[in-house]
Formats: sequence, C-alpha cells, structure tokens
Amino acid sequence: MIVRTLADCEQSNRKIVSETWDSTRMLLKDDKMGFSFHITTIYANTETHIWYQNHLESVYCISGEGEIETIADGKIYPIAPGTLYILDQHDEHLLRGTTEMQMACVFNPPLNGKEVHDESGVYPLEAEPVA
Ligand code: 9YT
Repeated sequence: MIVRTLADCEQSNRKIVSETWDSTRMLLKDDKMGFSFHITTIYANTETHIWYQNHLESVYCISGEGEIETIADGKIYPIAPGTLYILDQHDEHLLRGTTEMQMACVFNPPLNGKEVHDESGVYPLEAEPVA
C-alpha cells in the first residue's frame, strides 16, 4: 500500500511547472501500477497544444471552465466540472482554460515524472502500453 497527499507531493520534485500549466505527478512509472496519475492546473486564459502520440490519457475536470478542440476535425467540446475527456485516438488537440481548471489525469503508459511537452505537444515514449 502507498499513501500520498497532494500537499506533500506539491512540495516535492513531483510538481512540474510549465508555461500554461503545472502538474503534480502523484503516481508514476516507478510505482509499477501500469498508469500514472496527476493533478494538473491549467492556467486561466491559456491555450496549450498537446499531442500524446505515445500515450493514452484521460482527463477529469474537478473545477474551472474551458474547452478542448480536436485538430483533425475542428470540433470543440466544453469542459466543466464533471467532464471527462478520453484521448483514445491519441487525438491532437488544443486545450483552453477560460478560468483556471483543476484536472485529474491518468496516463498509459505511465510517465516517469520528468516530461514536459516539446514544441509539437509530444512526450517521449518511456514504456509500452499495458494490454
Ligand atoms: C490536461 C493535460 O494533459 N495537461 C498537461 C499536463 C499533463 N496532465 C501532465 O503532464 O501531467
């Protein structure tokens, strides 16, 4: 059994700060669960280009308002508390925070904890997906 608190994780190197978001990776590859779990804050009035070509990600909105646009078809989906979006097609997207949004994210394969997006919105592959 492993127990961690967000408050403790935020005080450690688990918290990564980027230009338009920060993310506290509470559960990572070295926990050997087959996925990682993060609490991410998307900053207000921002747009982030994301394309997880090597990962599957699901994101649940805890608080705040925004939208996600899938680039392949130009569709825009509102995000509000209670919304879960599931990037099952490795969907390239634009994530916009209207207000600050707090999100809970899971990744398969798990992140190792050091990743930040490169200029094309991609994280490098660290592991094969769990079947
Ligand atoms: C929602 C989203 O993908 N935000 C980018 C940060 C990511 N959740 C992470 O690296 O923790």
